[in-house]
Amino acid sequence: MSNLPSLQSILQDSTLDPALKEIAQKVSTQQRITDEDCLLLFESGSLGFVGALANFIREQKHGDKTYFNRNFHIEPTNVCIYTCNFCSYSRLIKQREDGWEYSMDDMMDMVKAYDDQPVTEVHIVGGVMPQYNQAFYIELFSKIRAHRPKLHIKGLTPVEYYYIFKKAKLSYEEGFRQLIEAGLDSMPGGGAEIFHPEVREQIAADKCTGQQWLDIHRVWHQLGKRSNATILYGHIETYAHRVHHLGLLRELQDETGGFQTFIPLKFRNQENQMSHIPEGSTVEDLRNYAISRIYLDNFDHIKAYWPMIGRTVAQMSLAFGVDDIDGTIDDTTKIYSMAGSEEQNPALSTKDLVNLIKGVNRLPLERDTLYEILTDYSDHVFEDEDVYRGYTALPVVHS
Ligand code: V47
Ligand code: SF4
Repeated sequence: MSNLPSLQSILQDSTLDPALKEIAQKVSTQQRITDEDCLLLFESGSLGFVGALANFIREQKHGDKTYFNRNFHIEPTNVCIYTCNFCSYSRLIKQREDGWEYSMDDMMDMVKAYDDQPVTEVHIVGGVMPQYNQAFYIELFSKIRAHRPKLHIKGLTPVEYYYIFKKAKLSYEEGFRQLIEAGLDSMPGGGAEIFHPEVREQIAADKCTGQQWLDIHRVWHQLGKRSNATILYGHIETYAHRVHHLGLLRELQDETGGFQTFIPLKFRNQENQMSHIPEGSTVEDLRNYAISRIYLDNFDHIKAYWPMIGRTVAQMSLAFGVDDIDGTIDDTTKIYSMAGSEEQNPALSTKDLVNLIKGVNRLPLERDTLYEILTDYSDHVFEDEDVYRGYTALPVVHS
């Protein structure tokens, strides 16, 4: 699909650095690359080189298949007790009246607003506040489940779970059992940031540690459930910190197999305490997708969160290891782009998303949260009435 060099031509290139060529050989024979290899790719793998390797893996795993889903977000609050420096939410705790804190009824009204929409998932994520405790979420999930039994509830992250289970004096396992009983289906990937304490202590000092994030996912997976993982990259971390982060994820995935998707999140510098740090380039974004694809051989999917990087880069990412584009997210009333999303008023209908994928000769497939295929759009012809107008909220959210 692209004009990248092929893996074959890379293997025949006599001018290539032998260490890089060895990595290409590993990829061509489906061998796992080491942490040292990964660091070398970050330090000296050109965009064309890492792209060719990542695309080879992507096409081996998925061919041209490119997944998206139809979901909507609920953010219970944009006020947060924690003080992550990269987050536009934490500053609001001092001016609580400038933020929102939705009630149970507010949130159920949001769910009901989608009653006639073909969405399959609600993604619930926001700031951490004391009133949103175990009892609150048990009630919320139960009410959503009762109202719309087939809607998949993807909710909260280890940041909230650590806080609410501790307050309720529950083990991770017992806390999860209660929430699963209430209707919780899966866990999104947020809150991971950078696991290494050298960085985490500077950017997210007071929320759960990297180790706690991993432990909570481990327990979730042991209960037979699936989750996603993220990295927040492109700020003060070094390439070695990224490798460390990816290494811990690959290790846990070897142990549990519970992760579905890895989602690299590009640091955006608006409206937060890290605004002095310049944002990274598109080349770095694409290299980061590609290297993640090459290193995380035990992750099925790499997802681009298009509201953060924009649709053009999201489209390009499909040649650099990405096989999933975050879904159409319908929210016509709340468009938050506090941290400086690429899409200031992000809106992407299913038709737009399908055409974006087809525009780079990939095969658009609507999936549910667990990657069951719902609709193959390869030959679909859109009628006006078919067009589902989706809007994405929350380029930047929480934990
Ligand atoms: O953990 C916060 C990030 C994450 C900024 O699992 C920022 O399907 C960039 O995890 N610049 C939450 N990023 C979002 C998230 C997510 C999004 C879409 C899909 C899924 C999924 C998960 O947003 C936070 C944090 O890493 N974030 N502030 C910022 N200034
Ligand atoms: Fe709170 Fe999450 Fe923002 Fe940190 S990233 S301040 S935990 S909402």
